[in-house]
Parts: sequence; structure tokens; C-alpha cells
Amino acid sequence: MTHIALDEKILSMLRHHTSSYVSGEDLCKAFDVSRAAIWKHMEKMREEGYSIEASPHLGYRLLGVPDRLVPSEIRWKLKTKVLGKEVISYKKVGSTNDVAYALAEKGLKEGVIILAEEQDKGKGRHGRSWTSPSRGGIYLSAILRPRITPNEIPKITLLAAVAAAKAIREVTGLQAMIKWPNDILVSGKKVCGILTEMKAEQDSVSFIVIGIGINCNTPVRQLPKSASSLREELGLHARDEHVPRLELVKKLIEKLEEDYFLLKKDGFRPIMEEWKHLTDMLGARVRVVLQNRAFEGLAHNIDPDGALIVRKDAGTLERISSGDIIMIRQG
Ligand code: BT5
Repeated sequence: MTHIALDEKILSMLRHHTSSYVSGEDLCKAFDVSRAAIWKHMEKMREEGYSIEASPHLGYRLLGVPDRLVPSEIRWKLKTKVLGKEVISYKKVGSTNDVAYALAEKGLKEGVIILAEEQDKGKGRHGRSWTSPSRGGIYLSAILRPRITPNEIPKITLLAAVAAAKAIREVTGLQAMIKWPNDILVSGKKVCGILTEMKAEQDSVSFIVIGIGINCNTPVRQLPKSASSLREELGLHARDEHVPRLELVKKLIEKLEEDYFLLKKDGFRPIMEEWKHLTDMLGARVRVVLQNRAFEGLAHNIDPDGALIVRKDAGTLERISSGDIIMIRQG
């Protein structure tokens, strides 16, 4: 922890002097550490991907920051109070949700964010997998400890979908659309998925892990057929054209917190209203696939608990609290 803190302090000073050098002596004085300690931290930051020039007479200068989603970059000017106050990032894990779950069980605080550059056991819902190649994806899990009951979990998934859709829209300008319950689509293709897991004791939730996967610059040939990446949907093909992953991840964390605070303050209704503006599925014909049956109908509404209400062809309404929806294109 102290290492992270000192790295961030050093970086902050370097960022304020990108057109000049910061002398080793000034850094030592500012943070009351030895020259050797400063050197050690510079080396560590270089390993993380920072480009730092070291001139024997002039000192240090920051030339470039890493493309990797390292904690010091994410926390830099992050406009949140709780989410992302601690960020832990890995090069490769099985699943960030599993890591976050284990840490939450050990007592890690609400707001901790776990990120990985790659997952080799990325999880979807119902035992499905989430393709998580290195280079270009966002694989994020957040630990929350809200005071809610287990049957309110769908609200959190919908909240995360609202936050993710808004973050994608603001950063890329793409018309990201929510498909109930946990998909974000662009032009009908899945670019983002959400997996909410929880630990519950009797009637109360002890913690929640929200997992969000976004295909940001992920090469589409590595993705399932029905999927796409934000880069692809923006038509960016030149080698140096990329969706700014760091900006997107920060926006995502900020939106998650904003909506989480809103939920705590005003309840689910405002989130539900936003959700309705970010989807084009209400009124559309859908096929509902449940564990042991399937049927068609019109997606009618979502209810105050986050369940989907479908009008069946016979005219009756059915409330779906968990299942898969296939949109049926007509005409
Ligand atoms: C989801 O499940 O969409 C939830 C995905 C959550 C992923 C995040 S990444 C960070 C955190 N750590 C984890 O281990 N998971 C979370 P579901 O609705 O069940 O969709 C899974 C289905 O989407 C698969 O069966 C594939 O058909 C498809 N799929 C798999 N990988 C995909 C990808 N990268 N992009 C789009 N679709 C994908």
C-alpha cells in the first residue's frame, strides 16, 4: 500500500512538470525518502509501462503513461468518493469476479475495484464463459455492500447496465442499448456483459460483486459471432486508432458510483426510468428462454423490482426475473 501511495505522489509531481524535469533531490525532500528509494520506484513504474526519462543532471521527466489499466492511472483525478478508492489490477487472472469474491469474503471494503488485462476463466451467467483475451478488453469487478435483500439483486444488475451504457455512450458516442437483463448491444451486437454475484445470509446480502466485461479494442476475430467491439463499431481500423480504455474505465467507475448513490438516496425508480431510455426492447417481439421452457411475446415493461414483464400472445402478462431473451426482428 505505501508503495502505491508513493508511486502516486511521485507521478503527481511528474505530471505537473511534463515540460521540465523534477530533480531527484526535490523528490527526496518532498517525500522524505532516499535517492535509492526514488530510483526503485522509478524502476517499478517503468516496469508498469511508464516512460520516464532520467537525466543525471536534470532529474526525471514523464514522457508517457502506460496503456495498461494500472491503479495509479485509474485513480488519477477519478471523481468518486467510494468506488475505486482502492484499485487492484492484474495482468492475468481466472476471473476478476472470483478474485473480488474471495477478497470480499476476507473483508475487503465496499468500493474496491479489481481489474485484469486478461482472464482465462472469464465467467458469464449460468456457467457460461466470457471470452477475455488480452489486449483491448475491460474486465472489471466491483465490491459493494448495500443494505438490500437477496431478491433485490436484479436492481443492481440493471443499475450496472445503465452505468455501462451511459459510460460507453459518453466516451464513444455510440448508441449503446441495454438488452434485459445484462447485455449492452451496439447495432444489435453484444459489446458488454454483466455478471452480478452475491453472498447472502438469510434475508440480507453481505456483499455483491458486479462484474463487467467490455470489448473495447478486442480484435473481433477473437470474439463469438454475435459479439463486436467498440473499436469495430466505430470503424477504427488504423493501427494507431483505439478506443481510450482508460477514459472508459474511469467513466464506468464514476457512473457506477453515481447511480449507486442515487439508488441509495432515491430508490430504484429513477434508475428504472433511465433504463427505459437506454433500451429499444420495450414493445419489441422477444423469445423468452427459461430453464425448462420457452415462449414468445412482446417485451412490455420492467417492474419496480427489475423483472421483465412480457405480454404473451394470449394476452396474459408474465413476469420474468431471470432468463435469456432473444430479440425477434420483424419484417
Ligand atoms: C454475461 O453472461 O454476459 C456476463 C459477462 C460478464 C463478464 C465479466 S468480465 C469481468 C467479470 N469477471 C468475470 O469472470 N465475468 C465478469 P451471459 O449473459 O451468460 O453471456 C455469455 C454469453 O455471451 C456466452 O455464452 C457467449 O455466447 C457470449 N460471449 C462470450 N464472451 C463474449 C464477449 N467477450 N463478448 C460478447 N459476447 C460474449
